Amino acid sequence: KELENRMRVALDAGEFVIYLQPKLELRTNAVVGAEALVRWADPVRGLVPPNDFIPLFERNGFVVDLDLNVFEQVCALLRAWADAGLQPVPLSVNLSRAHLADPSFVERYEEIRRRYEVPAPLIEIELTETLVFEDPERLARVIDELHAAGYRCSLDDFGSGYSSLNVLKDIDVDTLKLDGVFFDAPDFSQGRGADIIDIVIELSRRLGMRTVAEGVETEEQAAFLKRAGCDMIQGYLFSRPIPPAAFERLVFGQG
Ligand code: G
Ligand code: G
Ligand code: MN
Ligand code: NA
Repeated sequence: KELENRMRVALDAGEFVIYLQPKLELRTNAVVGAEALVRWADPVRGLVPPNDFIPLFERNGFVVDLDLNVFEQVCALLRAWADAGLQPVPLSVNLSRAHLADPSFVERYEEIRRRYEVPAPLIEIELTETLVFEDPERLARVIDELHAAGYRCSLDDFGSGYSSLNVLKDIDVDTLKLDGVFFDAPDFSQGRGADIIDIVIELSRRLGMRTVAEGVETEEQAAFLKRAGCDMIQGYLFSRPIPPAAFERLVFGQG
């Protein structure tokens, strides 16, 4: 209840800030993008992680305004990089299920993007796997609309729920984000589990999708994923989510 009273004021005060978690390309060891992850920089409580407020905001609908605010911060950052003559890397944002109820939500994103004059291909929209089960037809149409506007799309948390490989027939995303469950067991690199990772990565390639493995924490996982042909890793092994200024130093060096 207390959170609900303060959220609107906090948004206007700029207390919701983005952190960026780098995506590392395994072939080149280069940072080829990042995911924007929101934190609530509360003057009293400090930096509050999204798991402490996103579920509530999904229930009360506030997540729609929060996602738009995060998207605007990402557009502003990409604009600033272009203005500084830097070679921008693509950034991704998470899209809550709550947007899908609004038939014109892509236009709301477009209005912001145009205002910042950011090329849509520099932005990737992450759609969580659970949307597939809720309303696959709506999801497929949303992806078509986002593609028509020039955005990249990724299917987030793939493998965390009850994914059917068959959903990939109709869900035409550019990138598949493999959930950490695929390789967080101690014996992930052996037996049936290892075969499943191999086959999912191979299937992604056949379907023209790039793959990002999430939650990669060990060198052993990274080496296995590289051998399996996974394109990118995102996880604590290379970097936690970091403030934009730290990400800029990492990617562009000291100004
Ligand atoms: O940053 P962390 O890994 O703790 O994120 C926890 C969860 O919060 C993840 O599921 C992530 O997708 C979600 N999340 C983080 N930032 C955003 C955001 O800007 N919008 C939405 N809808 N979810 C987010
Ligand atoms: O959007 P998504 O649900 O994928 O959010 C990613 C979540 O995973 C964030 O909460 C992020 O902080 C977390 N995360 C990122 N890297 C790692 C990691 O290497 N290990 C673990 N356990 N969590 C991670
Ligand atoms: Mn995500
Ligand atoms: Na994820």
